[in-house]
Parts: sequence; structure tokens; C-alpha cells
Amino acid sequence: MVLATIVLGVIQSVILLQFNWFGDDASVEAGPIDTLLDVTVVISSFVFAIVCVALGYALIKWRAKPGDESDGLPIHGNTKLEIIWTIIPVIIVLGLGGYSWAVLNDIEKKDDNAVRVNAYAQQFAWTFGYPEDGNKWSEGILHVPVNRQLIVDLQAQDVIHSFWVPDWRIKMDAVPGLATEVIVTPDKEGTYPLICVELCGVGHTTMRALVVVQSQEEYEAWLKKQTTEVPEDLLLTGDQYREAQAKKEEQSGGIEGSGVIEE
Ligand SMILES: [Cu+2]
Repeated sequence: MVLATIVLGVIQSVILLQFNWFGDDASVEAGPIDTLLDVTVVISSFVFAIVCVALGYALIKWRAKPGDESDGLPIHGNTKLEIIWTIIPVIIVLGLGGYSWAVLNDIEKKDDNAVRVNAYAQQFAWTFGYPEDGNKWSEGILHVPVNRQLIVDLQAQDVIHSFWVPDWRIKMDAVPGLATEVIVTPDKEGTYPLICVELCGVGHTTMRALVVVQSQEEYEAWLKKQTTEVPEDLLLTGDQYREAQAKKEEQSGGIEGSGVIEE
């Protein structure tokens, strides 16, 4: 049985690892994320193999003889077995949880040299602000430099949206009134789809944009050519949010300056 389980687990793992589940990879973060998925696939394959072999063994070994209509034995649990099948899954889940935490912790480290972009999400479009150079604005297309960390501040204008670039493997929700950000280092030049992956209304499926990853020089040249600035009404939502946050901090800080708590 042990041998059958190992053989089945190995065969399943080998087959499942042949698939390129997430498509091409175009970020530094894609490597560790894909490895995490592969480890999960292999562990799941062996768990599935244990279940299949145990089930197959039971079906053959304890099959009722033809004509045997009698009841089965009155079995009343098995404490040892129950402890084992509780502890092993707990170890697996905690182990994978710790591993995932370590990967996330590692890929979310911020770089001082990162380029910052604002992504404004609204029903049903993405637009982008570039605070590094006059707060320029682009609609439906995000330009970023290659091999430089990118921090995208997500700003939802109406409902919850979600920023996902499959080739980067990174996905993050944009929530009204909440500051969330995408941290990623694109490492391959090219054009990639950006997809909203939070059902945000009737036009949700059309809420897509393009990401253009290019060299630092090309990126700067493109940014220089842009003339439109981020419209006021888009800025307002962000500013209002920051104002509210500042007020809150003042209040929790107590005594001075809030102008709200008098007596
Ligand atoms: Cu959306």
C-alpha cells in the first residue's frame, strides 16, 4: 500500500507539474509564487494518492460476498486513527501557511528606488496617474519601467475592484476608503493584460487595461510626451481620504489642533 501510494503520488505530481497553470511569467515575484504552487500541487497529489489507495484497498478487501445481506460490524470510532488524521493535516496546513507567509513577506519588501504610480479604478475603467512627473494621466494603459520595483497605489472611486496582471502573479483589491498597494518588479519588457477580478457591476467583464513594460529611457520618453494631468475629481477622492485619516490621527493623538473636540 505504501508503495502504491508513493507511485501514484509521483505519477500525479509529474503529470500536474507539466501544466503551466499561470501562463508566462514577467516579474521577479513570479518565481517564488510558482514554486509555492508547485509544492502545494505535490503535497496535494500525495494526499489524494493516500485517499485513493485506501479507498481502493477497502473496496477490494472488504467487498461483501455475493448473497451476503448481513449488517457490517458495529464499529465505534478509533481514537488513535482520529488523532493521526487530525495532527497530520494540521502540520501540513500550518507548514504551508508558514511557507506562504515567508514568501509574501519576502516579495513585499519595499525598495527605496521604486517607481510610484496611482491606479484609479472606477466602473468600468482603469486610469493611471504618474506623480513622479507632473502627475500625468493615462487612460486604459499603464506604462512602467522594467527591472525597477513598482508600487501602485490603488484608489477605488466607487465600488470594490481588483488589480490583477496574470503575468506578474500579483493581485490586490482596490477598496473605497482603504489604502491598498501592489508591489511588484516587472522583469520582462512587453505588453500584458490588466484585468479587474472583483465583480463590480454589469460592465465588469469589460474592465480591462494594458500594461506596457519598457526600458527606463523609453518609459521616461513616453512620460514626457504626455500632456494630460490627473483630473481634479479623481484627486479629490484620494485627498478626502487622506484628510479624514489625518483628522482621525489628530483625534486619537488627543489634545491639540483637531478643532473637532471642544469641551
Ligand atoms: Cu472592476
